[in-house]
Amino acid sequence: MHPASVVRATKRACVKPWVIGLITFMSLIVLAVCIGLIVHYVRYNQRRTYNYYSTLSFTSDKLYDDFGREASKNFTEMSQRIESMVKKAFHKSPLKGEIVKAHIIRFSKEENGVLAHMLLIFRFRSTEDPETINIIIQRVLHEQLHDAVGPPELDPESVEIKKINKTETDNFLNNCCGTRRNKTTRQSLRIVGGTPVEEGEWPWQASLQWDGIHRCGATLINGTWLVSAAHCFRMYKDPARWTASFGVTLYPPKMRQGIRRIIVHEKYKYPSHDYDISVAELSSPVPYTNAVHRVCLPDASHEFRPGDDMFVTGFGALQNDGNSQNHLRQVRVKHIATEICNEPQVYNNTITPRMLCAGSLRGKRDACQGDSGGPLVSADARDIWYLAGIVSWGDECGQPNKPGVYTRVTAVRDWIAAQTGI
Ligand code: 4AZ
Repeated sequence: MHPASVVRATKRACVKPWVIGLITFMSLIVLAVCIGLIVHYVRYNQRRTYNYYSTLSFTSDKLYDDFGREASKNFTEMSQRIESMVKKAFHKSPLKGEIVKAHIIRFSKEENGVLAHMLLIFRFRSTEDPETINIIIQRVLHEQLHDAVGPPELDPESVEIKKINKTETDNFLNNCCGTRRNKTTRQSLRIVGGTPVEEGEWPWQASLQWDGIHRCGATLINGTWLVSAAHCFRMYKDPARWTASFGVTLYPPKMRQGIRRIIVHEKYKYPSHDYDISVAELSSPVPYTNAVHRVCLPDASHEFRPGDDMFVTGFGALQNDGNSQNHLRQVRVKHIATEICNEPQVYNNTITPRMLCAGSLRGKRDACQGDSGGPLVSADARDIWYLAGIVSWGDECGQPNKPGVYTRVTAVRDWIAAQTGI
């Protein structure tokens, strides 16, 4: 070999081991720093949910009896005021942006005032331990609520909070009427057909089945009572052959229950659609879960305004004379004023004070056969859902100028109370 080649070969072979070591070492350090940064970023940005049960006493010039009853107008007003005072207190604090929900679940009478029972839900970014967070929350409420302008007059010193887990939080929410787990984010463009729903979206929906076959919808108003239409029981009366199922599919159902008693409004007289309401008592109570719980009944004085958005849900047909569906569907409809619904080209004065029209005068959004007896619901400002109507009748399904006609729940509210005590 030529001596010059030997020198070149030796030079190439001499790879300076310390350089390799240094490069490897540096690479490992860079890798470790990157992993550390990623772990830190993920941990910091991973928001963790913390739930608290909180009580807060207050005085008010309103009488407890005025707002003590769940779903009453005064209960809603008082809850809304306190919830917004509490949320404002957090928005002025370092916990701004971390409070997700302040939700009154009930009021109880105290010796000198009233106690508001409230769920507080936070999504924390920080990695503080729960004990420190408890102290921070309590301090914020003590300090910030002093500046809150009533009525009601809150007593910041009275605040007590207790951390609760997800199951306890769910149980409290499932015991309140009109709460939902999943929000409707998708917009449904068709009524007849609508869109399929997810579990827990409309937890009060029931299916009434005669010899195991779906016939009508119904709505859970407490653990043992359903509201439905009177016409569902016109031909089939024996409670022993009726069952109620719950959940978003008919088969398999989430839960099934026998029917002990059916009460049809005494003023319902076929072929008139007036007073198209019934209540059915379950043979044993359904346990409330995220997927099955009750809607709120509006007071008789509750006002649903024409133009309001409402939702109708059911297992009914996608078009006139079609088949029932195994999966629950929903459609957004508009509340239509009775004066409009009674116009000659619409229902020509056949809408009574016990009826409520909803849908679209352009057609397409409607309930259909098999949806009868099911719920038409509307949310209040606190996102609590109320039963506004019961699917009753209509001229076919989804036709222009022929919106769905529902039993007006506020008009039969006192009858429901007289039959069920609810
Ligand atoms: C029915 O026969 C029925 N388009 C229910 C609702 C409507 C029409 C018919 C409303 O059960």
